[in-house]
Amino acid sequence: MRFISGIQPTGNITLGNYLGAIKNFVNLQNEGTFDDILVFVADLHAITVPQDKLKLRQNIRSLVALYLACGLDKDKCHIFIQSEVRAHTELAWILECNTYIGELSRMTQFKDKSQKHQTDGVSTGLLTYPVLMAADILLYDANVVPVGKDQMQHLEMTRNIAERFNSKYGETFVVPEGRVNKNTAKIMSLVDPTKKMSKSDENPKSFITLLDDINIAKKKIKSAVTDSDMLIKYDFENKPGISNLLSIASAIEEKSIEEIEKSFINKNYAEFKEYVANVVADLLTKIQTKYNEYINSPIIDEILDEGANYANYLADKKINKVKNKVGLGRKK
Ligand code: AQP
Repeated sequence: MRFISGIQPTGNITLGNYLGAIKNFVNLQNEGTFDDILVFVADLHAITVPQDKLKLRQNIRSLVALYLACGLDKDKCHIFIQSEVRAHTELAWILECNTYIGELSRMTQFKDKSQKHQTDGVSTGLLTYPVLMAADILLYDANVVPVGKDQMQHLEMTRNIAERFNSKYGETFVVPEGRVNKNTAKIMSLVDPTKKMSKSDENPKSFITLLDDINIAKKKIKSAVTDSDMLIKYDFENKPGISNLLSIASAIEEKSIEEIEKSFINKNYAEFKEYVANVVADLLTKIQTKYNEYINSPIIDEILDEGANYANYLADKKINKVKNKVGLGRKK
């Protein structure tokens, strides 16, 4: 059994990325069900919107150090950079020729991001992003893809593309299953808890990054938008802010929401926020201590070299098979 997943190095990694994705990768890695695990840095996805070249380079390295600091183990998984495996873009092109503009333009993320980037121009890559994501997954015959709920629509599209290709050209791809961690599926913005927490949000108070200064992170939790009644209870419809803080604490502490609610009966929001702020601060402190050990260590390049070799080996075999199926080039 193989799983694959990746994160875009589009900024500092948030608590949303950690709880919705990385923590899930680490749990799956440690549960021992998978005998092959691939985790990558999705740098090709990052350039669908404008990026500063130097920052992008830093973010790529920083994301690898964060993967390790959060608990990914180089002896249990292969970590690589997407752009170091050429077959991703090659397969994406072939799949694009088997995907329709109508289905791509219906994607929620495309609609949101194209609105956001009206002034600097909407790239074609923003539209075709889900096809590159399909290539990322289908190249490796991954059985499972751990994602946050926000990415499930793209995962569904990957499944459709795989099924369509298999029925047109014969059995080629494994149709993957998306795996969402239900407790932590979607962490919301601290400023507008009806919107998801995103690392590229213009307002830094809306997100906590794993590398935030601890005191600043605590302040962000303490000033998170909540509501005016004084009940600490999960009710996403009517109390999205409090519900979001409950989800965050429950996910980090691995405690049920009910258990946390019980311990805050007759307590006020300030006490509750203090608790959540401390839970977050403890997590960040642990991650940052490890991050500082990795970020300047040569081990990062060793891990990435090994990861790229392994990923290229698997991806080359697959892309050759795909080209044969489609009738491209000379038969090998
Ligand atoms: N708020 C969130 N709650 C839970 N999971 C989340 N993920 C992202 N935000 C949340 C999960 O993180 C993984 C990596 O995401 P990505 O960087 O590849 O793309 P994204 O979903 O677009 O993440 P961001 O933070 O919102 O990035 P930007 O701002 O650049 O678009 C995915 O598994 C995602 O589900």
